[in-house]
Amino acid sequence: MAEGSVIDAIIESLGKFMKSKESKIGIGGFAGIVVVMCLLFYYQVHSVEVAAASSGGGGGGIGKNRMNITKSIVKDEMVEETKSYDCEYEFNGTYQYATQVVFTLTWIDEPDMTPPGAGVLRKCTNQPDTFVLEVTSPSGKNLSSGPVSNTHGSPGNITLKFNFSEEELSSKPALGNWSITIKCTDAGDQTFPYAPLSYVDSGNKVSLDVAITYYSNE
Ligand SMILES: [Ca+2]
Ligand SMILES: [Ca+2]
Repeated sequence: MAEGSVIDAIIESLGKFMKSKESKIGIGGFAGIVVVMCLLFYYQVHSVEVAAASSGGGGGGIGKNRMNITKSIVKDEMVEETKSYDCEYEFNGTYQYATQVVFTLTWIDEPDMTPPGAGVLRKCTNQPDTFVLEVTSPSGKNLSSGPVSNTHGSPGNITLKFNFSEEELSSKPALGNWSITIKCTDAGDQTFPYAPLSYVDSGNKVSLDVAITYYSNE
């Protein structure tokens, strides 16, 4: 049979098949299969896209949620006059994208003392205590408060604030060990109002908290 005759025969057979009842079922089934395959293909492509987006956004990138947390680093630690208390505090991966880190040192000088038998009029005055707070970030940024004294009868506090820009965050400047030095440069003694005598104030207990503002996907 010639090539043209073969094609004509196929077209003729297809035409007859198209007109038959079986062909309608077959075409309908074929169309259904095509639709199902298209849907499966779309679902697979879409799933791959979602998976790729998930791994890119949650696998270590800067998170979308701005979080705050405060942690206690030092609690009621005695620091003697002229001495320092040194410590380190590690920021783990949870806080690697910190935008602000605020250290707050607090102390409460001992109350004014009244020597036995001295009476109210002989009550001593506890002269203010003076502290210096110095902190160095894991990336080497250093802040020092300089000497800060409490007001007589009131709590003393020192605040050091580290801010990291959006551009700095990619290098995770808060990740790692923070070095902290708390120094008592002077502990004002308990002095008498009418006599050049005093009771020694040897230092003071201090506490240190850190407030962290950071980005997270949690
Ligand atoms: Ca004092
Ligand atoms: Ca004191």
